[in-house]
Amino acid sequence: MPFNKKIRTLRAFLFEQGVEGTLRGLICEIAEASKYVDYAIKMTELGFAGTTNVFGEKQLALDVLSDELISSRLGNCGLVVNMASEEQQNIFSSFLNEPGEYSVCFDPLDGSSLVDVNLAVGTIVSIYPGEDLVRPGREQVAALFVLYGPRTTMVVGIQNGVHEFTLNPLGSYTLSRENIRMEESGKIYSPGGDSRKYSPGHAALIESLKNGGHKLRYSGGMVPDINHVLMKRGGLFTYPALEGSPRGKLRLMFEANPMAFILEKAGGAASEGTMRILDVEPESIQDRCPVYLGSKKEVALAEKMLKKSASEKKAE
Ligand code: P6P
Repeated sequence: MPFNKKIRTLRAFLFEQGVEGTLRGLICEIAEASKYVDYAIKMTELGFAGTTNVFGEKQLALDVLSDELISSRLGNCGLVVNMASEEQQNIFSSFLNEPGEYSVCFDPLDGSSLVDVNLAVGTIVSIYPGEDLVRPGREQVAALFVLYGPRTTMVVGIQNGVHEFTLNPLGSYTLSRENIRMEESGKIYSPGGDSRKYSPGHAALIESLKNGGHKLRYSGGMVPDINHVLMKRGGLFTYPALEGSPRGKLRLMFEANPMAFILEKAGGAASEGTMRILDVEPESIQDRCPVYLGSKKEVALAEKMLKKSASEKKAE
């Protein structure tokens, strides 16, 4: 009797879910690149690379290496047209001549400075059809993040839902959670940023969550903190607009949009405070965006409190 038990590897599961061949191949290429990043995190000497990224932030050796590992893999796989990395100045094209079918924005190692204190970090990827990259997040066809923690996991958002794969000791990603769904509300929150610079509306939201019994969960890494909200099936991750930073700290194209796609596909919500993140029309690949990501009830409360505070300010 032939062995016909389904081994639910990443590639087999994507096929089962009807993800078309080139997109399936691209997600698997990203998965392969993540294995090298995972190895680099554990084996590379820490320290600064002596360079700065487009945002003027000093780059760690790991930032540069992670960026090179992912860029070279995607640039040579024949599936990609254009790419944008949070660690690089400009959008760049596939290194091959034949055109690919998709374009990718990625943050190669978000929260990389947390490696120095042995906390979890992540890779974030956003996938669009065709060659354009400066476009609303609602046009994504898939988004994913890799979480380099006690286990290395990949959470993939595709048209029909959000699924988690875990990297096994043999180097294979196999399905560990299928069709992750957010509940209407949750019990945890990540407040974001420097509380001295909160707007009155955001400060009131955080007080309301605390007084309502939500527990603070904040590592300083967007990927582990959002993964926490997702895997607990509820709650709120936020990084707000701050005094002096009206569009907050996080990047629209590299962080907010892919995470918003994943949260919405899991039945949650994603707002920049007044509107859906996925409907924000970017002006440049480097735009920043305040984020409220999580259960529908908490995101709606955030929008309500921010709106109330703004109208009170106008009335003054
Ligand atoms: P703060 C990491 O540097 C990052 O970009 C996100 O991963 C994280 O959510 C945020 O910044 C933390 O920022 O200001 O609290 O250190």
